[in-house]
Amino acid sequence: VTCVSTTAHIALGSNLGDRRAILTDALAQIARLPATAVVSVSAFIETKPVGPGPQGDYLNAAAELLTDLNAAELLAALLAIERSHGRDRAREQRWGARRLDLDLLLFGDVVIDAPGLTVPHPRMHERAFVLEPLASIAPNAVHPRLGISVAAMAGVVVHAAV
Ligand code: A4P
Ligand code: MG
Repeated sequence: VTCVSTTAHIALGSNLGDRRAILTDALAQIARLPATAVVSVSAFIETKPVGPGPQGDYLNAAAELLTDLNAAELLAALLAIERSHGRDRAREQRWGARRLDLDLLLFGDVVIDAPGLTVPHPRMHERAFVLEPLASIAPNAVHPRLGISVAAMAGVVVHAAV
């Protein structure tokens, strides 16, 4: 049997409800997915909302997974977890407030441009609320389109130990 496990990175965000409980619960749900392990989770960080209108501050985090699912299966599972938290897409504007937002950032070195599935996430490299927590757990992960590390994207200066 060939081992096809892939290291994937995801972003979690919430700015409605009990944000810490929602993120914690979502991580527990992800850990229960078939053939998927949660390898590491960043701290939960408080961030100012990026996007239209007045909305509350977000709690954001990033996690590293190891999974035998493919990218489409993993995203479908993440969207099902979003829905289980009562996110009503019809009533929310793009970039607006939400109880739970799960984004698939990186899926190994896979590049996908399909309707409903873009990997790496098309806006990850311009968002501090994604890059800061991600850099804390996966500074050396490389963006396969841009060919640069997460640490470089985050603007983090990595000092080699001397
Ligand atoms: N989709 C395709 N590829 C992916 C992928 N790699 N990961 C599709 C996740 N979804 C992907 O997603 C719309 C559709 O994109 C999904 O159904 C899926 O099929 P969505 O989550 O409803 O879209 P969105 O979140 O409203 O828009 P967008 O552009 O994805 O926004 P983001 O990037 O999710 O940002 N400010 C702070 N401080 N912190 C935040 O977390 N989040 C957002 C939303 C805005 N401002 C924020 C934060
Ligand atoms: Mg999203």
